[in-house]
Parts: sequence; structure tokens; C-alpha cells
Amino acid sequence: MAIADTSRPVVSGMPAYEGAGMDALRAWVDEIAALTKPARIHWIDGSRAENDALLREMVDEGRLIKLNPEWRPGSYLARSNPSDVARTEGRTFISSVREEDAGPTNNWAEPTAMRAELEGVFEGSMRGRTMYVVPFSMGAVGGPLSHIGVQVTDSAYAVVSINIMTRVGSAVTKLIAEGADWVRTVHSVGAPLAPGEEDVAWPCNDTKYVVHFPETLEVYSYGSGYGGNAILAKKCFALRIASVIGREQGWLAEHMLLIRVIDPKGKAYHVAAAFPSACGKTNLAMLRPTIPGWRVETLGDDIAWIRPGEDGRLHAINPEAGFFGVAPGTGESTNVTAIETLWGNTIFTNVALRPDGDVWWEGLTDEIPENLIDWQGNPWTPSSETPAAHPNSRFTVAAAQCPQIAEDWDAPQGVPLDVILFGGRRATNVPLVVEATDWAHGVFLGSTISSERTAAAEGTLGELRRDPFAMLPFCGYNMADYFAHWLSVGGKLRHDLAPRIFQVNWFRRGADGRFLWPGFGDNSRVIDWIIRRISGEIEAVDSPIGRLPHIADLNLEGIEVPQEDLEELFAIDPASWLQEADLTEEFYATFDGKVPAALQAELESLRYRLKAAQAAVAG
Ligand code: GTP
Ligand code: SPV
Ligand code: MN
Repeated sequence: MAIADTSRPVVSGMPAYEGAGMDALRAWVDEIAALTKPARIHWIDGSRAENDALLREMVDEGRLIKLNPEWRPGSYLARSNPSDVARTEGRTFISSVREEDAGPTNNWAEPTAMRAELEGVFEGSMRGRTMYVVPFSMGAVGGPLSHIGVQVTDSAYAVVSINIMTRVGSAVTKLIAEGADWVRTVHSVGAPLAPGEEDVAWPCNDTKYVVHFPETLEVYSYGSGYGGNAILAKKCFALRIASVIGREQGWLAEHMLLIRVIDPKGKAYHVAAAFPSACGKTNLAMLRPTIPGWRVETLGDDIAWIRPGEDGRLHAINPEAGFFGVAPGTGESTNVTAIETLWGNTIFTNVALRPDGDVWWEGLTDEIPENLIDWQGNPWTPSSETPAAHPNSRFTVAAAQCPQIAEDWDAPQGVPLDVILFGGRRATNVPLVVEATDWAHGVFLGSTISSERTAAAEGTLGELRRDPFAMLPFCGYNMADYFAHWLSVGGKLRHDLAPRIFQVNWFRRGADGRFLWPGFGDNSRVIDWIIRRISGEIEAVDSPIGRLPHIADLNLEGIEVPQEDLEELFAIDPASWLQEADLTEEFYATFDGKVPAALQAELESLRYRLKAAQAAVAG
């Protein structure tokens, strides 16, 4: 034991750059290693050969199952520990100096105490394992809207995932050596190995921490190997930390997909959309319009960084390089683009395994295979009572593999935004589409989004909760300040060039429980209406909650949506909406008077319009 404790880790792959930046990086790596005590330190260079070697090693060690290359070349299945299947919001902390800067929607932890606690937790946590040093860039390396970071991790699964999801490599280390700012992220699965102890396929710990220090731009994650808990470049950096940087620098880090929509005349528009986790971003990002003449090009499916330009418009990039998408519900009939993207070179996590060595999940095919191995490794048949794939099972695949990816999807300067959508999963009340009357009203709509909970995070499925801007779990600072920041960014735009804001809801249900709207490719019909609205081709109908379509303006050619369903999709019940307004007031009240006056005024004028509508009906 004494020998293992005092021996220095074996180091490999360290790049030979010189300079103060490199010294600082090395010192930080040494400091984390001195705390976590790994057996080895390996600096990742991002090369294909290195990644292949890691994958091979993981297969040999039983951490990954190699899929049959005849069906799924270069692809693997990972099965997590059944207790480690989603983000753990209850264990996610914003450790800002002042509690007020975390705000009521985040778990706050006092930084000095939290640092002391983390020291205890990370002490020796990588014993017997390799600590990988992974330099990554969010956005094109060196791009004007890009930011870089380094993740140290004792999870090889995290490394191969980060290799897909970000731009990893020595070019980033070189920028650091030259003095670029970078974000420090530390990840341990929290499962040290005693000498000779046999490892498990998915090491993790029942105790979990996902801690952000916004003032010093650091992330510490412990105990989980899954998704946003482990790929720290994603939610921890590109949303929680980046939202803090963006507030300071005058830009926005958002939980949004990004697409280019091309109308039948060949004119291109750029649309960003914020929907909560597992509420349709990847699907809309890969939209195949069912109406003739329209095309969609994919730019991003989960995160957008958005900055006001000197031209008075907003410009957006997708800082990621891959998709970490929900598997269940993804099939030929719903998202054929995703199916084509997943032809190979994909890491699947917690999906089912077919006897022929390919994968399966609920919704992949209409017919259900007779015999499968479920996500936990147990035999499964259609009569089994549990799903074959975990509801939050995922695929990890390079964006470049998407057949409709925009040619310039990784252009460093991004694309100008024309439209912003806010949405959620709402069985009632919220219409298929409603247009904001102006920027402040749009920010109000974003701030009031609520949505039924999904399997993307731990919690009660289906429970309605507030998820403003789809950022409830991802805003790194006080959400009321975030609302104010959105208002202030709007103020920097040229009035006629600011994106137009709409709220959408693909998930409204009839009394019998079925979805009223076909969704998926048919969502192009809503996009078509939105584009014709912003080009000034059609009128809308004023309602108390915003502007609604004339139903006759919706292109419904080729689909059968019963007239009653259409009416229900757009029905606004003033009484229910007055209740929504009461809930918004309660939500706003949790911010102790910090919600901007402009949004309080929006709420009051909404109430006024609803009461007027109620009085008109009452006659
Ligand atoms: P995260 O990756 O967790 O942020 O999720 P996401 O917002 O990208 O959601 P995604 O597109 O993966 O969709 C999640 C689930 O919603 C899948 O099961 C989809 O099949 C389903 N879904 C997506 N779009 C629609 C739609 O238009 N209608 C219906 N009914 N379901 C949809
Ligand atoms: C989400 O939950 O919004 C995701 C998956 O995109 S994760 O990366 O785990 O956050
Ligand atoms: Mn997401």
C-alpha cells in the first residue's frame, strides 16, 4: 500500500509546448493528480489511432460491446450501472460567492465549504486508474465565438465521448501554451481500485456531485459516468459556465438547436429553438419537411452560443461537434435523418442488443424483435414488463455524419438568426404555435415555459414544472438576472433585424389522450407558417396570449387533421390561462423582486387581455 501511495503516476503523451500557459496547465494537472492519486496520467492528442486504441482496450476490458460491423461498423454499446442513467439535478450545484448569484432555481453551495468537501471526496478517488487529460474546444479551434477547456477524467468512456462531442487535440493545448484562457473541468467516477482489485464495466459512486464555480470558471464532477454529468464540455461548460461568461461579455449560451430552413424560392432562414430535455430538439434539428419545396439543413441539436454582431443582428454557432441524442422514439417514420446518421461510428448507451449484434430501442422499428438483451444485459421478449432500452438511452455520433448537416455548420463566425422558438411538452392550454408581439413579449414567453418532466434527468416523469427558456437545469446564475440579460441583448439589436420569437407545442393532447398534432416531419407546416409570417406574406389573429394563425393559412395538404382537432390545437381558454398567469406570478415571486419590471408588466397586460376576453365571452 505504502508503495502505491507514494509512487508517482506514469505520464504519457504530454505535449512538448513551452510557455507560461503550458506551465500553468501542467501545474494544474499535477495538483489534481496529487489530490486524486491516479496510477497513470495520459495526455489525449485527439488522434484517430489513439481513440481506436482506447476503444479496443475498453472492449478487451468488457466496458464496451463491439457491435456487428456488418450492421453497425465502428460502433459500440455501453451499459451503465442501473443507478447511473441520467443527469442528477439534485446533486448539481452553483458554488458562487453570493447565494443570490445562484438564485432560487439552483442548488447553491458556499464555495469555501464546498471546496473543502470536494477535497475530501476527490482525495485518492482515481487510485489504480488512468487520469486522462483532454484539451477541447467548443466551436472551431481559435474561432471568434469559441472557448476552450480541459477535462481531466478517470473515465475512458468519457474520453471517447468527448472525442465525438467536441474538438479535441493538441491544437487546443497549443492555444493554452500561447496564453489563451481556458476552463478547468475535473471528473472522477469515484471508484478507486485497490491493488489487484477487479474493475467493473461501469464504475461509479452512489454519492454524486456536479459542482460549478462560476467566478473561477471551474467544474468538479464526481460519482457519475453518464452524459451531462461526465461530458463536462456539454451542460457544465457550454451552458452553466458559458452562460456566466456570456452575461459578462454580452452574449447568450442557450439550450437550443440550430437549423437553416430553405423555402421553395431558395431563400434561407436561420431558426434556433429552445425545448427542454427530451422535448424534440434533435428531431427538429434533423427535420425532413413533409411539404414539397422546403429543405432543412442541420447546424446543431442541443446548444447554441449567440452573440449580437455589429450588423445589429444575432449570430449563432453550435459549439459542439456531435450529437448525444435520445434513442427511444427515433425511427424511420419519425427521424429518418438520425437513423441515417447512426449508420456506424456510434457509441450507444443503454439501448438493447439484438441477437445479430446490432442495437434496438422502442420506436426504432414498428415490429418488435422476438428476442433481445435489454439495456441491463438481461434476456428480453415483447412480453417483458420493462422497456428493452432505458427511456434515457442515447447515441453519441459525430455531427459531420448527419446527411443533411449544413456544409458550413462549423463556420467560426456562425449564422445570423431570423427566428427563435420556445417550446415544451404541454398536454393542455399551450397552442401549436403563437407569435410574440415584440422582443419583450418573446422574453416573457420564454420565461414562462413549463413542461412535463422527461427521463433526461432524475425526477417524477410527466410532472409539470417551470423550465424557463429550457434552461432551468442549465443556467449558471440567477434566472431573474438571466431574464434581464435577455432583455438587454434585445436592446442591442436593430429593431427590424432582431429575430422574431414564437412559442410552439407539438405535444397538446385530446380528451382521449392522443396527440392532436402529427409532429415530426409535419412540424415543417408550422415552420412554413412562421416563415411566411416573418416575410410579411400573411396576417395573424390577435389573441390574449399572442398572435395565432388563421387556420386556413396552415399548409395541411397531404395530411388529415380533423377540424375539431385543429380548433382544439389553437383553443385559448381564458380561465385556464388566468390560472397559468397566477402560477407565473407565484414563480416570479420566488425571485424576491428581482424579475425585471418589463416582464411583470407583460404579466399584468396578459391578465388584462384575458379578463377582457372572458368578459367578451360572458357578453
Ligand atoms: P435532449 O437531448 O434531452 O436535450 O432532448 P431533445 O430536446 O433533443 O429531444 P429529442 O428530439 O431527442 O426528442 C425526445 C423525444 O420526443 C423522442 O422520443 C422523440 O421521438 C419525441 N418527439 C420529438 N419530436 C416530437 C414531435 O414532434 N411529436 C411527438 N409526439 N414526439 C416528438
Ligand atoms: C439533456 O438532458 O438536455 C441532454 C442530455 O441533452 S445531457 O447531456 O445528459 O444533459
Ligand atoms: Mn439537451
